[in-house]
Amino acid sequence: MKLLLYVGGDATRTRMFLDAFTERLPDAHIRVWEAGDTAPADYALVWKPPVELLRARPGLKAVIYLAAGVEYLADLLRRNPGLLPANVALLRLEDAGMGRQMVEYAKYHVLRYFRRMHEYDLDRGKREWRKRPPEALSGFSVGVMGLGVLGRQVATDIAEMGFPVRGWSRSSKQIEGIRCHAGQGQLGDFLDGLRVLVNLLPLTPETEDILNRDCFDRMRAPGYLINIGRGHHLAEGDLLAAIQDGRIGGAALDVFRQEPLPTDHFFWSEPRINITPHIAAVTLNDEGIAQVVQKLRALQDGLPVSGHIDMARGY
Ligand code: NDP
Ligand code: OXD
Repeated sequence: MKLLLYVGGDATRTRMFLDAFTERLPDAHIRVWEAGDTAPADYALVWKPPVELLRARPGLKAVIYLAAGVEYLADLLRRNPGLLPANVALLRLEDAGMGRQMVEYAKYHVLRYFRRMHEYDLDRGKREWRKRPPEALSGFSVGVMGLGVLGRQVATDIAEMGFPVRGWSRSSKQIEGIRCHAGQGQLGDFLDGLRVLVNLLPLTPETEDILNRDCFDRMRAPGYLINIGRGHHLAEGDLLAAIQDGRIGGAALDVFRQEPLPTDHFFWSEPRINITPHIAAVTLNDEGIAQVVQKLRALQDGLPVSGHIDMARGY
């Protein structure tokens, strides 16, 4: 089996993946893609590949994208129709150690907001000793957008803490303990009266800018936003305006339209916005590599493989 590897030109990650795949797939011929390489390959293991890597690649059976979010690849394929023959499978990483981290991140921020710690932090800056009445758990609804591999785990875990939890996805679902909503037609019902909105959608043309003024207006003030999907889901100016007029009490943002977040970006000056550098969940190398190896072996043996990217849906 011939494998072509490319992880965005990062030398350290390239070496790590090359060593790991060489050790775990002793029967494979693995090479790192370099400009000008047009030789045959059975499988491409890639992150943010240049178009030349995929163009007219003889023998290619599958592309395995080494991340959970695939908007870069989907966008590349949309902009280059016919780049890959229809029989080339497109796969992505599923969970790979990220589910547990997403749960931790979301739970931490839900609890922090519920227990009003963000307000005590601001009081502290003013040396102000002020007791605030507790929030009632029963009225503190949390909504999770995206009930896929990661969102479902987050929704279920937050519900287990006793919060009323709603979920929103494209296709309808039944998940114990979650009030599930589906499709554009039920978006309003999903949002109405939420105190916390957690975004774990994939970025597609349908979901771009979905975290916007309409969304914030439907939440119960002061609401809280946790964006751990992608930066382009958020209409940034709408969030700032909603925070400034009190509709939104604050936000935890892990992903941004431009990363790294520019040092002069207005988010840095707003103390009610908690900023992290795209670390809500990172792929755990051992789990990610084991998953790729398992997918490759199943593909070789003609067995079913999960984690297909459907270009018609965009994720
Ligand atoms: P999945 O593909 O498993 O789940 C996506 C979910 O979103 C599904 O429930 C899907 O609905 C729903 N969805 C997609 N489009 C729409 C739409 N138009 N309307 C309503 N619902 C929609 O993805 P994962 O859970 O694996 O990952 C989610 C995202 O998390 C990634 O795409 C990535 O952007 C982000 N991420 C962020 C990281 C970070 O560190 N911040 C790390 C890893 C991922 P349905 O179930 O019907 O298909
Ligand atoms: C991913 C990410 O999509 O790290 O895997 O955001």
